[in-house]
Amino acid sequence: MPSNDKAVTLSLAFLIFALLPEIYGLHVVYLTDYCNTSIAVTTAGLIEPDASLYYPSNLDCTVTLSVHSSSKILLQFYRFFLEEKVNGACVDSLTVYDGAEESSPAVTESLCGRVDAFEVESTGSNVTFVLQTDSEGSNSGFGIFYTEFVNSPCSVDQFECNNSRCIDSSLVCDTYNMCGDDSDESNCDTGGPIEDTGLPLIAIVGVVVVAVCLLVFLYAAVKAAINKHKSKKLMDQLLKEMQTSVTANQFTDEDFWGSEKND
Ligand SMILES: [Ca+2]
Ligand SMILES: [Ca+2]
Repeated sequence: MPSNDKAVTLSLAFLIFALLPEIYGLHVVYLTDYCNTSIAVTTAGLIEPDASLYYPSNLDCTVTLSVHSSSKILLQFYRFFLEEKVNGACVDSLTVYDGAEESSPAVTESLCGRVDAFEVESTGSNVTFVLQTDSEGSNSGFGIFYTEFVNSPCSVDQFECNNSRCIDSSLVCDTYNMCGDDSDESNCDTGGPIEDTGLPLIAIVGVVVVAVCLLVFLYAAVKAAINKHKSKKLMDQLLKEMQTSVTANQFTDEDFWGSEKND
């Protein structure tokens, strides 16, 4: 593939990935944007390690997530893939603490490798993430939904989940299971393509992204093939013209030498 086509392909792939949070329609917190700081969030969103496809090496990143002081935080780990253990120990890891500091009680063990989906909730209004990576090797990282909630009774601007969590009413029927038991999505009548297909939005986004990437690669491959064909055709034409020219020059030389001998 020519270098300019490769650059176009990489740029498009990066653009698509950069736009994913917008497609999600959720506030996305990339931990590496907030290393060693505390950030205030509300309602709900998504936590990922970094904006790039693979998380960076040499990280020692601590981020505290805070919601309103009367609220708690539900964390739903739906995707998790850090580098696998080496000699029985994590080389890259994420640990979550139930409070504003690393000295708070851990709500998860030190996580690495592949981890199945699970959820935890805080006892207060803060959770602290500690993401550490070694000097080499990476993976696709993780996706964690966070939801600010209080226990029932709920206020008028809140939705009461079947599990008695009260979440912001704006989270009802937005296609994301922010209650944790899916009750905020169980009585929706959107009639849209998501319900029709029965696929989660992330799966649909994934299919669209893969399709676009395939089209881009196909375009680049076809363009390269056309360029190759054009080059061959041009070369054949040049060779033909050179042969014609050589033949013509032979007559001219004979004529030339002939006329010289006559002199
Ligand atoms: Ca690593
Ligand atoms: Ca929802």
